[in-house]
Amino acid sequence: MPIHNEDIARAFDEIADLLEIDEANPFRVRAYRNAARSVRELGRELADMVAAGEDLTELPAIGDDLAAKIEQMVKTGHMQALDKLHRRLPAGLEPLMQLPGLGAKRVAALYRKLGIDGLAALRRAADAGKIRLLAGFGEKTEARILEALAAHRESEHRILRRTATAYAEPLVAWLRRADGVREVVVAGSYRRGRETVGDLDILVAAADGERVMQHLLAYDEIGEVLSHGHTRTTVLLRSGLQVDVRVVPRKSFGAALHYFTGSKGHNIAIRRLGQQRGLKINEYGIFKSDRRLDGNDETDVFKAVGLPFIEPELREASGEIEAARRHRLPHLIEADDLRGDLHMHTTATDGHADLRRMVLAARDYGLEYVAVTEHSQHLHMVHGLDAKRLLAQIDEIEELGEEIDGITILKGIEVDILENGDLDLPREVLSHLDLVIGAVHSHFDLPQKHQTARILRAMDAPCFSILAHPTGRLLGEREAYAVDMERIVEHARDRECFLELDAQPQRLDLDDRHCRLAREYGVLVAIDSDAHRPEDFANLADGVIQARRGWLQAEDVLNTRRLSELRRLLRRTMA
Ligand code: DGT
Ligand code: CA
Ligand code: CA
Repeated sequence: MPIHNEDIARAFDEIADLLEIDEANPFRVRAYRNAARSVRELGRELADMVAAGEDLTELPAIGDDLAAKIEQMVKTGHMQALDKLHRRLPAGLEPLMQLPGLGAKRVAALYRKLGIDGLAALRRAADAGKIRLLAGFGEKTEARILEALAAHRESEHRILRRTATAYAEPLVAWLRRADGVREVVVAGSYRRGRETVGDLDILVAAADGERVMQHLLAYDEIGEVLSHGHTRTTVLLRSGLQVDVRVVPRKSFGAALHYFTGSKGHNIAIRRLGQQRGLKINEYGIFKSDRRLDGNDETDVFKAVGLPFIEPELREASGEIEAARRHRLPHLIEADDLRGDLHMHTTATDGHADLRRMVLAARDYGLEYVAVTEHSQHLHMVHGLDAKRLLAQIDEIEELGEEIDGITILKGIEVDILENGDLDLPREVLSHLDLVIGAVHSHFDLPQKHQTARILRAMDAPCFSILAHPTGRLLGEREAYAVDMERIVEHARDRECFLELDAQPQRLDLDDRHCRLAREYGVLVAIDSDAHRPEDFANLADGVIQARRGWLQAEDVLNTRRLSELRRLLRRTMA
């Protein structure tokens, strides 16, 4: 059974969690967390790299010891270090750690004092009011735990879209090879571009459904068949990802594609519009008193209810139908509209390739400009730049800029926003740069009022261009910190600075709602790769999908600007 990167990342995370409960050395814990992240962000399968005999210690955050553990997992399906921890601590503690508000210390207390060894036991104890009696917990915490348990049920099985892509693409390619297949499209939340997906909904146009399903069942990544029919089959891949495959005749493909793309709320609204016109719209087609109208193309569905085509990313029942009716749909940004990237790292801090390789990769990706934005000194862990090293890097960038044609290198920094809202480097130093990205990397759990004030204060610094990953969320790992985003957007408008949409697959931060807020206030959004490796410039494409979900047009995005216009806008932030 092939081991995927996600399996390895999960094992590392689990080791980190269990070590933390065990009160192990924090540096060891962090090493595993960094490794998990590094594995998740990798564009290639580690199993393939092991098979090819590649040196895994080249990867960020992977040393000899961790490389050996990866190899062991790829070759045996197990990590002995994890098995050993499991022999001592119950496996059910791991999901407890994932609940917001429950860190290792609390989980350790719940386990030691109440014998809580998993979600079920936690729920029982919370329901029975036992948790509030523990020292350091209280009634409020107990209520929060119950809320978190409810939310957890919802999010349990969602995976990153990027991860889903790695499973979807080979499966789609496989299905296309079945006899008689005309079309294969991944519909559902995946097609709407959601940053996480619950399952994959694959729609196939073919005359002979059973034949397609037989071909599907021969796919070697299938772990379990949950249901099998000739129009609908549901399987679990070995990774645990659920896949619904539906086969429809070519003539229903458009109607079916619309139906299975969703969202459910959008579908209901469209169906209602149809009813007002005496039409029945469902996954089989568009019907007028049992006579079938055109339904082979998705646009037929919209046409039938008198609307222009609505892009999948907008179909969240959040105003798109009203906008379509009034011909006020945005003309959504496309990947080609981006001219540059304003956020990336090199080996000077936690990047994995040196300045030259990163710049050349940006140029290969087709960018006209790219900003180098290392971390600042406060982030010791990644060897953040102090004033001296930053000034040295500026020289290095200027030299390289002289030498390399076809791309302009901008000088920037991702400067830490300290707890009190000060920037981590003085103005005299920052003023040598083309742009300053401010970022929160610590004190995530300040009360909303303080967190907001801290960020507003940072934005008031004389040199402040872009607020990096504005809510700090890490999908599936860390909630957004509490912050009044509307105040921040408003302040960005007044200060004439910008907000970032960090396009790392685990961040995609700004989210869709916040993008819409920025657009409403006329604040430009910078879609940034936050690249740490040459292949990470591909994050930009995911960032564009997220921006589309946020109704952004090319003109709403900072890095669609020509270099001269960009420089003018940035200069105003560097007074
Ligand atoms: P997910 O899988 O949780 O990320 O989200 P979706 O949107 O992919 O949801 P899923 O997989 O349950 O269903 C796929 C699509 O099928 C959904 O977006 C719309 C359509 N659909 C499912 N159930 C219903 C329903 O009860 N009514 C209508 N109108 N459409 C439905
Ligand atoms: Ca789905
Ligand atoms: Ca589904």
